[in-house]
Amino acid sequence: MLIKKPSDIRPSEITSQTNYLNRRDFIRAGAIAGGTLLAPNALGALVPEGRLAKLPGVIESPYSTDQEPNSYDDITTYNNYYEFGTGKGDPVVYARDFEPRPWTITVEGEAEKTGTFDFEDFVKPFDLEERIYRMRCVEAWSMVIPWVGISLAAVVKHLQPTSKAKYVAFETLNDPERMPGVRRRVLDWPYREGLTIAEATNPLPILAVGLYGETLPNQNGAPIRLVVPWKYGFKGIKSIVGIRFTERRPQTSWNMSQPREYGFYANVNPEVDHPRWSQARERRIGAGVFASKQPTLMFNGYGEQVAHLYKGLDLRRNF
Ligand SMILES: Nc1nc2c(c(=O)[nH]1)N[C@H]1C(S)=C(S)[C@@H](COP(=O)(O)O)O[C@H]1N2
Ligand SMILES: [Mo]
Repeated sequence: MLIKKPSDIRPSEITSQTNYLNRRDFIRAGAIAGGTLLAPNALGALVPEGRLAKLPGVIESPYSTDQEPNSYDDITTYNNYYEFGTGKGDPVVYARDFEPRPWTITVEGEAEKTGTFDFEDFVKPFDLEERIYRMRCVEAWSMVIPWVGISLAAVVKHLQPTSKAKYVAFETLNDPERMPGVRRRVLDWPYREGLTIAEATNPLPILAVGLYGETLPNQNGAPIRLVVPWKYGFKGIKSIVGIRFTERRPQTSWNMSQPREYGFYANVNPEVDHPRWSQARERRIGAGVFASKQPTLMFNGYGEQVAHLYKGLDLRRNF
């Protein structure tokens, strides 16, 4: 299945792949030159953000949008990751020294294959795919991101949920030693999210382990995070340590925190206002301060692939 949507951004609004590659070459050259000449601290100042290891064997996915991706800079410097601070510029700074290896993922609940798995072993059975997805934050901004990840549907199938499993719940690492934001009770930690089994076995969601063909940066949820392109960004839980198959609908962080503002489903719905703002339009990050906002699409433009999952549900009540 090929997802094609009209390109709704002008070429002048984006950082081209060519610029991106030039920047990467510049940084690699800098790192090599710096390695022989400069102490690590000086190198850090010269090369603001070191690029991460290239991921081998990444295949292109037919599910990608044909829209031009945001720049690596946009994607890695404007983030929501409350474990590293509540400001959009906090995660790039406060997650810099976070060490996401070694890492384990614990699978529990209504599935045949439960247990604690080393991250590398967990990912190994699956294809690494590049999927360029439109992402929409509830705060009315959007980006197009070239994720590298594994199909969540394939992972769920592999773990063999029992007939009782109706939902999949996810949990983020909760470590105040390594995550300074967790020392403040801005949310009831750990960060939690969940999907219905039908949502989790739709072909679109991925567990992302990379970005722009490289290892996932800490601020984007290293080493592994959820990506659900038809839902608001907050469903995309980062740095996952726990997966649980459940019979009952699991608790989710933003619903626990503000139940009247954030529901379990969190489907992008331009027709239903957030209690404090309209959701009809969005600002593309990186488009420049004078760029006009663009209309937000139902299910973030992925309705053809997912609208059937919500047949018969009142989407005003189930927000
Ligand atoms: N653990 C955790 N996951 C999280 C968040 C968070 O604060 N903590 N923020 C969410 C929100 S609101 C958004 S918009 C996306 C942002 O992902 P990005 O920074 O990679 O673009 O991450 C989501 N996942
Ligand atoms: Mo968000």
